[in-house]
Amino acid sequence: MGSLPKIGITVNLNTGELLGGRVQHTVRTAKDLQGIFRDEAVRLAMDPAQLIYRVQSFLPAPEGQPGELFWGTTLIEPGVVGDEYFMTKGHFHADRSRTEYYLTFAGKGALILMDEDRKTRFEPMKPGSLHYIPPNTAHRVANVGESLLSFLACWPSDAGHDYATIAAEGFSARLRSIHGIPTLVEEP
Ligand code: M6P
Ligand code: ZN
Repeated sequence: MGSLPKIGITVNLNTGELLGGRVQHTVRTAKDLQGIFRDEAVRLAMDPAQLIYRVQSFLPAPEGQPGELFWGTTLIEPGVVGDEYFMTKGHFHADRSRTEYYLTFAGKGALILMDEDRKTRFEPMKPGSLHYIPPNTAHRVANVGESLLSFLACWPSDAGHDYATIAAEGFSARLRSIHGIPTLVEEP
């Protein structure tokens, strides 16, 4: 292998995986995702160690410090909880003015976006698709395919993650597999 760039990280261009000593790894299994899926009973019946997604990130500064950029790859397994696809927790940025880019590497996904008026939409993700997450917009990604979905993210170091708003209010719609087709269904 040739020499690594200065930050000591390379990106696998097929999968988006980050390789290098300064990459931080986060794993989310079924037990970590309480209250995220519509059918909590189905989630509880799953193997608690069932892998749902992993995040590999390069965070060159403490979260919250302004002026830096963070970089991370998320890898979501294929699968469903009831009729809902495996997906990330989803968040608003703690600083609502902060934006983000996602670039899809592999698989088939959906970027679910909800603005502060609780209007929810989604953008299909496929290898090479680039997505911009505007200010004031909650975002979550679902794997709607049958193989691993991976995407790169780049976001400002002072964006922060607000999970509490999603935990309290959820998204206004859920992406469900209806007759095998990913369909946004409004929450009652
Ligand atoms: C992307 C970025 C990260 C985020 C990750 C998983 O890589 O947006 O900031 O942490 O996806 O999403 P979540 O934190 O909502 O589970
Ligand atoms: Zn974000």
